[in-house]
Amino acid sequence: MEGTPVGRRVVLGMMGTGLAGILFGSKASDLLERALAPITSRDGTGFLSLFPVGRFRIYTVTGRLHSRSDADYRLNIGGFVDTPVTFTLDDLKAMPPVRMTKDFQCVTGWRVHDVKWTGVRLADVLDQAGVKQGAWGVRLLSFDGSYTETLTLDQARRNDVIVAYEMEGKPVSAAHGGPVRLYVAPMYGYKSIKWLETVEVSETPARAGYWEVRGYDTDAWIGKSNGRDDRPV
Ligand SMILES: Nc1nc2c(c(=O)[nH]1)N[C@H]1C(S)=C(S)[C@@H](COP(=O)(O)O)O[C@H]1N2
Ligand SMILES: [Mo]
Repeated sequence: MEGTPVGRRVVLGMMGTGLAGILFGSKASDLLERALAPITSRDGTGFLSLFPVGRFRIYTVTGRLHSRSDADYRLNIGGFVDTPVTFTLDDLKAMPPVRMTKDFQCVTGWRVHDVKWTGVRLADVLDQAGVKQGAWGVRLLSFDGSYTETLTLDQARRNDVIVAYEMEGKPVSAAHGGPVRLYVAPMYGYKSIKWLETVEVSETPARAGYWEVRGYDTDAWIGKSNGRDDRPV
């Protein structure tokens, strides 16, 4: 369902504010996600969407859900590195996994408690490319073609910042930004870029991310409630 537009009828009546798309949650998440494809393929507005999926609200600034098969998925690390590297999903899964159970909190107020995450440290991925001395940080790009984020190198190297391929013990669904999304545990959800495709190491401060240019803080620390700590955990 690459680029599948979200149905206008679903969106209208729920929005009106022009805010980001949200999908609300119940236990029927899998069914709903499967049901989304036929619903969303009928209509193509640029609206941000509102759907129920799991315990989360699903955001997509493009107004569409995006997907890539496990086999076709690639993660590219480039920019200010010794050697650009491309990872397949299998490459990522062959690396030492990191598991953690932590909350997910959107800056707009909703919070999902005790989410089980599995992935690899962004730091480990960066190390395979070899970040050059003096790098400022990373710019992250999504294969949705629109969303971007940034992290300083210190933030990117934290043990609780992972390239996630499982949420709640299942592969990250297309709605949640699978097959691979970022999870930045100590920061608000907008840092956790979905449909992650490219990590560009930047020598100089990177252009601000999608929401940051629209007024959000670049440093999105949640606070102590989610294990925020000045030292990497
Ligand atoms: N590509 C992409 N990533 C994104 C967003 C988005 O719209 N597009 N929204 C962000 C915001 S504001 C939040 S709160 C979380 C929501 O994650 P979820 O859709 O899995 O609940 O994704 C973040 N990452
Ligand atoms: Mo958010």
